[in-house]
Amino acid sequence: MKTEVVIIGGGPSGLLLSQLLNRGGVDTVVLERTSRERVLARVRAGILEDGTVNLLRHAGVGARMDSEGLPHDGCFLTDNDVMVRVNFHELTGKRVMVYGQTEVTHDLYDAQDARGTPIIHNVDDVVINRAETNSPFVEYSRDGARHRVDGRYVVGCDGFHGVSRRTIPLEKRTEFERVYPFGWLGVLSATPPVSQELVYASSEHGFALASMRSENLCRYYVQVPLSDNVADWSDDRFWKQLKMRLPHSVAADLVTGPSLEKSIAPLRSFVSEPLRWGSLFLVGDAAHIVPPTGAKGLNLAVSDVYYLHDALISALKKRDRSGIDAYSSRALTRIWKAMRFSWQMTTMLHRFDDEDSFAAQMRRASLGHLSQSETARRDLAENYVGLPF
Ligand code: FAS
Ligand code: PHB
Repeated sequence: MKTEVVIIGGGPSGLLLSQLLNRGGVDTVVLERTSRERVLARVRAGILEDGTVNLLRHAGVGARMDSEGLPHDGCFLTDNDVMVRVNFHELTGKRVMVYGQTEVTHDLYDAQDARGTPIIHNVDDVVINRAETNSPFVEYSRDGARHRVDGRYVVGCDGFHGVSRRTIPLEKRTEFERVYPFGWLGVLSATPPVSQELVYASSEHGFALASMRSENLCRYYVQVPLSDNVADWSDDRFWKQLKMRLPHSVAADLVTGPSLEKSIAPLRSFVSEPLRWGSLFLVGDAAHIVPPTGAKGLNLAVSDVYYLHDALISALKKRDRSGIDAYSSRALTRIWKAMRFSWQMTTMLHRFDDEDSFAAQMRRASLGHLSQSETARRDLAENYVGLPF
């Protein structure tokens, strides 16, 4: 099989890149390790930045988001019973959209199917060959046979555990990492939201987040030790801990119910540089991971796609390679700013086991400054709604 761009990974970044390239007249093939059902069963991000919303509309997949998504003007950060509202819209003129990553991925699959783009599921042993040349090709196994796809470019959208980043020789890569000593236990419940806007709660019991997917589907998280596993957490234990970490005035309105999904995600900050090696490019979680505290993971994948799709269309259709030559440094500039914000939100809101009283005071003072300073709230709002692409 021959194509112009081989995309490894059928998650949100791979599908959005494929959709935008196809609309720009570039042929693609998407290779996905798992089944479509498995991809769509994942419960992950819930907040779309302003730039993400606009790019999804530009890609022709914004209709259901605009009809079912929930535009949010602000959110709350709390320190026990002290509540600070950050009004994004008042401070930046922008808002965010509450619309699950699962739904975004669904919409992208529907649009790609409508175009007839080849998306090959259940592929194994993917190998990227000759990535450093102008004639790369990708091999994979499926149904007991070995297959090959030749392309002018290969894009790794295959997440943190994918094959693409590891295809770049270790001596060509520089990796930066911070692993946090806790994870997030997430629960999905068919209950009405405890608050009309998100609540990022810091307390002496640990961090919690009250989010949602719709008026009757909620997503809640509590910070848990890395040693915990889901079996340690009954629904009752989860709801009790969530109530203890939310302000009393908020917890009083909490409607609990059976968990529809329950999972623990570890938290890390990670960047691998550069995002290119010859004809191979890295996008999204294949290149970087942020702790979800800043709601940046999915949105960073989208800004990588924004930069790369334009560059590949110019290279393939106008023989202008300036965009692909600039991709890595351009994307990394925005990636590091989101890294900083996600790290800052995580250290400001989570209790660290080894923290001393000084660190706890620093956390308290950061939240106190936020309540007193419009400048501090504007800085948080600008980062939360998404810095310009
Ligand atoms: P993805 O990991 O979504 O997609 C990669 C795809 O590549 C997968 O479908 C995988 O099956 C496939 N793949 C892997 N290896 C392959 C191979 N060798 N060959 C072919 N295909 C291969 N972000 C937020 O903003 N908020 C959150 O609350 C949040 N929660 C998260 C919870 C969890 C448990 C995880 C893991 C991530 C979470 N994230 C969150 C981040 C997440 O949303 C990612 O940023 C987002 O999925 C990035 O999209 P992709 O880059 O497409 O990577
Ligand atoms: C979610 O709704 O899953 C969500 C929202 C905001 C975050 C992280 C996760 O920062």
